Amino acid sequence: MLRLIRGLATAAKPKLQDIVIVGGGPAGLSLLLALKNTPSTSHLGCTLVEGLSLDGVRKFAQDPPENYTNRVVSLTPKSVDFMNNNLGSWDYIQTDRVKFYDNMIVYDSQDSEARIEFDTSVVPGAGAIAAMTEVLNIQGSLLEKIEALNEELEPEHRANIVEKARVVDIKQGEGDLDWPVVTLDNGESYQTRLLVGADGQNSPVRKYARIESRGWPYNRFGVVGTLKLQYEDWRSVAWQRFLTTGPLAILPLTGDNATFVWSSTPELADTLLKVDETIFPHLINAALVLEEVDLNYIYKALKANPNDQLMIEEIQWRLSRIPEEELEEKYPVPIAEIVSGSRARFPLKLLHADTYTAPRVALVGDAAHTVHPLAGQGLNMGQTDVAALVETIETGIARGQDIGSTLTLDYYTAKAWPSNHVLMGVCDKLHKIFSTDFTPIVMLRGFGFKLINMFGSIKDMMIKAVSGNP
Ligand SMILES: Cc1cc2nc3c(=O)[nH]c(=O)nc-3n(C[C@H](O)[C@H](O)[C@H](O)COP(=O)(O)OP(=O)(O)OC[C@H]3O[C@@H](n4cnc5c(N)ncnc54)[C@H](O)[C@@H]3O)c2cc1C
Ligand SMILES: *[C@@H]1O[C@H](CO)[C@@H](O)[C@H](O)[C@H]1NC(C)=O
Ligand SMILES: *[C@H]1O[C@@H](CO)[C@H](O)[C@@H](O)[C@@H]1NC(C)=O
Repeated sequence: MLRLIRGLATAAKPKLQDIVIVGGGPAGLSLLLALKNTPSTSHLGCTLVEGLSLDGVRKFAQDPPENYTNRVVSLTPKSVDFMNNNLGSWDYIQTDRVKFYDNMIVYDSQDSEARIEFDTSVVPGAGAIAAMTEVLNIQGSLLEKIEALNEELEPEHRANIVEKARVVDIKQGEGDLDWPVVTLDNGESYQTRLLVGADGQNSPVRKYARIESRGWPYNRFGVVGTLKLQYEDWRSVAWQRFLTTGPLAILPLTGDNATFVWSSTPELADTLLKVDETIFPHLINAALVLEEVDLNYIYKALKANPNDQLMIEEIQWRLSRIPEEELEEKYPVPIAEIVSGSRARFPLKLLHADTYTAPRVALVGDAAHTVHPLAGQGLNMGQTDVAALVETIETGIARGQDIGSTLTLDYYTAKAWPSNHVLMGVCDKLHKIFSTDFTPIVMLRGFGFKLINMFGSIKDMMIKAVSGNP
């Protein structure tokens, strides 16, 4: 701390920039790239600051690991389009590690009749529902495209990335220039016309701007991991089973690979992370098929002894009572293995900033909104933010306005906030409806499922919403 203060005291005058972006996650890198790849904004002086090293991202881009990493997201066709046409980064995506799927099956643990099947292969012109991609693949493609553009741009227009440097202080400038001054822990400082927070859930930029955010923790964790299936599935289906503890999603990857997101209570999440790797695949197979009473019994036994090998037989016996044709037809391909060391958990919460802008400040991505992963929208919403913010900045420039002024920035909140709010409301309500075993709601949701399946047009509407298709 002392060293830091001395460092600050001797720091040189802050470097002036048009835009400083805090955060090198998917949202921050996308914004930096969008600014550099758009003719009317490419001349802006842009610096991105990331607290961590981006070496892992570069390594992934050059020499990807044999197995899928565990942070995988589903990209909507709209996001893929944006990466193709606006960012130009899709050319740098490792497409052999992207899995498009056109079918989604949602079913319920408490009502075997309740099942919705979204099959876009039967909706003319709908295309794929979404593409499963590793977050590292996305970040890697963005970084590679930024580096390629830097080769072409004049030195003074190049994107500047400062990594392994945390923002430790943000203050309003004094004297003639009231632009925010951002101080890094490496002693550098920047004074910027527009400061963008792409700095995640706990956004220091949001705090600096005193933008309130509202929401609540779900008291749930999302447990994730990489799976090997017993055999490659020729169908491209994203499966989601609603359990009383939260939804369990099995999402397809290329070959015999898959990934899962299991929303669970803190107690169950604890068990899921401790269960021995030889037992875990069986536990997932159980959770995809068996009834809640069976599951509660299994959870309890594994909580008491996470290495209780007898549970493997126990689960297999319970599964063997279900006819094989039914298993093949109605459920995912059984899981054979969990990739060693791939399990992790994330606390789930809902958080929405009251606004995305303040004088000389804008928020994008998780800094502006954090959602339940159940509809796979978080990263996609960040892409929509980036598109809206760049459009806002372009308009400001075209009108000869200051890009950091509220006059320019208000359009961004107006454009991005309401649709995100609607989407977040839908995800939140789905979570609430589906994580209960209160009988009237169970009946209602069974009814809802059947109803939705009957009415093709409602289904098409939902599928279009989930896939981000207009
Ligand atoms: C279990 C789970 C499943 C998910 N599934 C999906 C899905 O299927 N589809 C989807 O679209 N989304 C999904 N999401 C959400 C998605 O992962 C996030 O929305 C997305 O990664 C957020 O990107 P971001 O760039 O906004 O923020 P982040 O990735 O959080 O990046 C913020 C960056 O800011 C940096 N930073 C923070 N503070 C400072 C500081 N003081 N100085 C310097 N740097 C700083 C951090 O180091 C970090 O790199 C899921 C999330 C979870 C938890
Ligand atoms: C990849 O996963 C397989 C299956 O779990 C495992 O056998 C192999 O050792 C893993 N490879 C690496 C490099 O971790
Ligand atoms: C996972 O599936 C196997 C078998 O189908 C493939 O050989 C692998 O290439 C694939 N893994 C990745 C990372 O694509």
